[in-house]
Amino acid sequence: MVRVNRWASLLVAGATIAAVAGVAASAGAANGSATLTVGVGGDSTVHGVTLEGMRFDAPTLSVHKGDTLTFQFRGFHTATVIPAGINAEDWRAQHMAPGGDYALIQSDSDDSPAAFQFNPTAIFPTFPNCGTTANPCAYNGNTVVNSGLPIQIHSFSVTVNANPGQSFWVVCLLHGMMELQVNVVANGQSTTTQSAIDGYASSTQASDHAQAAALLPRLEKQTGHKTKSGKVWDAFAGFDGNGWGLDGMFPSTLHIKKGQRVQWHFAQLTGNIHSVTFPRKQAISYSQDFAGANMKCEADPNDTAVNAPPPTFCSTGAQNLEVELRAGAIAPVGSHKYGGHGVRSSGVRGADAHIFAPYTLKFTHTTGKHGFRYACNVHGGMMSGRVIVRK
Ligand SMILES: [Cu+2]
Repeated sequence: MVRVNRWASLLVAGATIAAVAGVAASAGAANGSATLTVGVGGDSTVHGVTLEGMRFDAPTLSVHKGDTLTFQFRGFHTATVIPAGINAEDWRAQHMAPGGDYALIQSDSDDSPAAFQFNPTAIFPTFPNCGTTANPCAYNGNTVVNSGLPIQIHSFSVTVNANPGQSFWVVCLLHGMMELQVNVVANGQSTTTQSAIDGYASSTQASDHAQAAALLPRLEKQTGHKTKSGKVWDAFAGFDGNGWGLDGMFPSTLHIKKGQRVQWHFAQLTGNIHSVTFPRKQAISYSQDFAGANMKCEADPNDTAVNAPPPTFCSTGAQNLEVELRAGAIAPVGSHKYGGHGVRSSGVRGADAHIFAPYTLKFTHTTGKHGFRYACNVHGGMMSGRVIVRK
């Protein structure tokens, strides 16, 4: 949520915020078509740890041609409607792998030092002039209709003009597990009701919460394993369940001896991305990049500052806007030994980073009672941990 607010404060800057009233498009109401509202994500807290909702809060939907779907953003997500006839997993594999046309992050190699940038195709809307409840975008089943990130919007509406018998998916470009199937049924057939969606949402939220609460005490227990070269302690950079993720470092405090190693695991990240980055203040600095702090307008020989109001941002046109990320925010930094000096980072790993290998650091110096503090480059200070090293 911090990130959403940060984007908003950076980018809204007097721009018109779309009306968010849950009112059906008038054109839809007139010919008997319906509007269904679907919540997207939503963060809450479980015993002080952020529980990040990673779900389109609806069961598989049945709709009529002409019905409108309104996605209500409750976190940092996209609602990206992909062409009919391809399932979400196959589409992600084809379009979101590194270098893909919808990959979230791409290299920004024309600048020095070389950095990364958010892919504009992923973070900005396909059609900037539609998507409000009063003026939904039209989805015909053939091409992608992407909401972009909820920067100036709180909701995104799209009218389904695909034909009965067609089936399509809605995905989030930030969270690999977020996908919703929609089936277009014949006019005589019944469709999903809003109350069925609302019931699904409240029951999944309750069970997500219960599962996360049950998991936390287990994650807080420090475990380790022996290797030929000594003791290795296990830790987890975040932990994802089905439809949710705990944005914390587990266990939040590690107690180890000088010369021992800690191995942070990432294979449990089925939907989210995180990093393990020492020191904590460096991670907090990098998290500003993910919040859009480094917006520039592409120019030669040097990029310029943003110099036009949204949604253009650049006097030379919106196509020249770059939301850059420093290399250190994304890529691994430093050796596998840490004694309290310099930066050590796993780099970003997890579902949409396509990197699941664990990250190991050997601790070469003792600490006081506060230990070495670290955090996640993506989620910043709210996702912190500490390693207390004793003789
Ligand atoms: Cu994180």
